[in-house]
Amino acid sequence: MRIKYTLSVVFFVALVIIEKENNIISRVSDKLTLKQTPQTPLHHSGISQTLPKHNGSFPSFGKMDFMLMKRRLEKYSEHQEVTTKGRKHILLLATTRTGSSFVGEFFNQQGDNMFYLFEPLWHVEKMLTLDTGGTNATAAAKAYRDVLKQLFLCDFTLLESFIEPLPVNHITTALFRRESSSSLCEDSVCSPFIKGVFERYHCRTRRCGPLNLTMASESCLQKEHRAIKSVRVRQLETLRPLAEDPRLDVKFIQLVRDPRAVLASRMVAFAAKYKNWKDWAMGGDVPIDDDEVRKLKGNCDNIRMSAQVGLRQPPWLRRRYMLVRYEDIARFPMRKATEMYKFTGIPFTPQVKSWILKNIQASKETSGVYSTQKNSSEQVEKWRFSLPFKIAQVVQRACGPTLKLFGYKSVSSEEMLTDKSVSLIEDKVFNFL
Ligand SMILES: *[C@@H]1O[C@H](CO)[C@@H](O)[C@H](O)[C@H]1NC(C)=O
Ligand SMILES: *[C@@H]1O[C@H](CO)[C@@H](O)[C@H](O)[C@H]1NC(C)=O
Ligand SMILES: CC(=O)N[C@H]1CO[C@H](CO)[C@@H](O)[C@@H]1O
Ligand SMILES: CC(=O)N[C@H]1CO[C@H](CO)[C@@H](O)[C@@H]1O
Repeated sequence: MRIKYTLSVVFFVALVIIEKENNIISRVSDKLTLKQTPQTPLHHSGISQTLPKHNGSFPSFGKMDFMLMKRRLEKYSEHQEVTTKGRKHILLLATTRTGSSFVGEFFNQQGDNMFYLFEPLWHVEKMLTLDTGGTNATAAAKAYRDVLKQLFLCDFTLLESFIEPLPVNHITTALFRRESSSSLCEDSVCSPFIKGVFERYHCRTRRCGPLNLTMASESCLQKEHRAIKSVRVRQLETLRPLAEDPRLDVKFIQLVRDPRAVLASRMVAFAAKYKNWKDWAMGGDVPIDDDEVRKLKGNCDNIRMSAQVGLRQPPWLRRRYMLVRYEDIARFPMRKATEMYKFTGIPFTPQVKSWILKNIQASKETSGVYSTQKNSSEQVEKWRFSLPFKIAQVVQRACGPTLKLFGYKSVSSEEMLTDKSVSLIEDKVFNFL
């Protein structure tokens, strides 16, 4: 009798949660759809803040027809079965120039049982970018979190509201880097090619028509696991609701890299932007922009704080967080990939293995950094010969605690910076699985 009562209460609570969730999601989408006009970014609203906090829809639940209740309960337990069957939701978190596209491929290449999305938050960031060029971090964090949560559930509605131009009947020609997600170019998501329709991001493996997000969603639901890569989330803490969502089994993988190497790489990629820095390092009088240094520090702090939360392993992150250094992946790609798969709890397939082998071979030929050759260590530390010591010092001052946490040695002189016999990468083990 007692047990029966408890069970009913549990089911009731579960139903209320489901109801609430459905309400919220549909209300958010309604709100967004209403609000959405191409030139009206959402930055002033903040997604969750648009939601009414308390609403009278709960009492109506009490009147819910018994059969309906039973059906929903059945659906709920079906759903539970699915989640406990081992479905994983992998979120690869990184910043730019950390090799996240390469690491993303470890999951993109998994094949038939993985639904992989490459940088879906690109659209969200773009839409929320203010005139100043930045975003309101609070509002952006909420939007990122809500979009990621929906995407892990194969629901594209909220993401759609950020795509420009707005998809019509869930069809879009503008999904950022569609071709980088093999899941968005496979047969089941490839609608017939239409001559004359311009697609900015089109499939390379086969000719497809514009992306039908309904098809994408259906395909996603069929897959066993889901993975998303993003360089846009700033604070891991903001994603806590994902870790706590009972429908998800989220595994966060944070990819980090020596910030001095990141800057060296940026200075090559955005040479014009860093001209002042170079001039200054060469002895010029014009000091470098304080704002840029502050931004550098801010980025380092965000990365470090996320990692600190992860490494502390609070209950909500237990067995859900892994830290990986770019330098370790570059030097020991197969070992690190194996560890990452072990962490996620997904079998490491021969398919992924052979992709990695093939691609580290290929990069060996083009002297890329991901190589199995013995002096890949040298490749990884190549930046030390292109980054002026004065700039290395700036980074060390702005990012000292970050360097220390990840095991990157600071240098105290130009000689030390360019001394090949000293590696700046300390051996460090971050995760005990
Ligand atoms: C950022 O957005 C939040 C709402 O999400 C708002 O309360 C806050 O005032 C905004 N901050 C700035 C600096 O505009
Ligand atoms: C998109 O895909 C869905 C599901 O397969 C289908 O019902 C719909 O007709 C498609 N839309 C268009 C415009 O083809
Ligand atoms: C108390 C309250 O705000 N109730 C509102 C809840 O939402 C419905 C529509 O979904 C409104 O009609 C109620 O007024
Ligand atoms: C095989 C090879 O050339 N190895 C070199 C790679 O880099 C290390 C570190 O600089 C050298 O000591 C090796 O000789």
